[in-house]
Amino acid sequence: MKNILVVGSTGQIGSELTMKLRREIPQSTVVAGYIPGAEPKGELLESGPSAIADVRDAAGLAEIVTRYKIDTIYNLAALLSAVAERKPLLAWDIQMNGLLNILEIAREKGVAVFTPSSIGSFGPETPHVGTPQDTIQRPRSMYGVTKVATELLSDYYFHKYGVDTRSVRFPGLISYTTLPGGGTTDYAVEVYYSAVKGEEFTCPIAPGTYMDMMYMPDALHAAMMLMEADPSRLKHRNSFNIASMSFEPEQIFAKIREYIPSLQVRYEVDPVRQAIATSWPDSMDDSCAREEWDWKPTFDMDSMTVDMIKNLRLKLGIQ
Ligand code: AKB
Repeated sequence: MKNILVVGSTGQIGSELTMKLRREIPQSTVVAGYIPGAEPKGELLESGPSAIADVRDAAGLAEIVTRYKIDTIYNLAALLSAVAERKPLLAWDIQMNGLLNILEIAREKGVAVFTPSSIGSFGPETPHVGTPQDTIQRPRSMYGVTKVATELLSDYYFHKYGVDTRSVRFPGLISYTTLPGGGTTDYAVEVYYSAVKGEEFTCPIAPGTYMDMMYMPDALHAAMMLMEADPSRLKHRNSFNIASMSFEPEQIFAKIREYIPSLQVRYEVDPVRQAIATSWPDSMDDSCAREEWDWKPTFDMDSMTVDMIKNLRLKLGIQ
């Protein structure tokens, strides 16, 4: 029996994680937390309770935690990397002040907290190939700064107050349910939409730029697996490298063309996203996650591409 609050339940990760938690932990109450303007709809709204949960409103959050006897929070409220460069103060407010509110409530009420970090927590001086679990983290984007601080603050609350904080460094996440919006890795989602719709794709990331990527079902599985992991095995907490595939734009376009040969691409490199992408790892070493909580991905580029195209065709009504 678990009582879970998903903050950011209508976003790219939240919309799928909330449904998976409701399906796979049937005795649980999973509250879909949202902000006004991003209300849950359809199955997300109908399959369980929802509540306004703005991370910047500590009293409002505390009230939800008390009302539903919440024992676990998945804190998914964040501005992604490119949009955080345009709105750095808002990114700080949501990612840092918001996290502090959540951790304080967790400390007072004994709640476990998952707040994802990202490949964005690394920077230009980080070893780019086989990026180790414990290494240099000196990001130059506001998103990256907040992600490193998220890791440190979450570890601080664990060591100082015993709050059960855990997290992973997500790669770029690819999914067909909800669009990401404002990230550096978004191109790897958007190209599937263009391919299925038969539209030319304009790529903002230069050829040859490798980044870690992951299919959403693996990412959701990782988050839930880590929150269920035996704490006595965890040598790390915030945050674990997790990896499943690494590619550069030409490789994902070639893979999609195996199924949709007509895909047309042109490059219009966005200097902001490109600078961020160049500073991020090419491929992370996730051996600590594999050793400490048996992490293992299921999807590779080929199985992801088959599943993405099948589901996008259904979603968009295109055969
Ligand atoms: C982004 O591109 O900002 C995110 C991330 C990798 O954290 N998808």
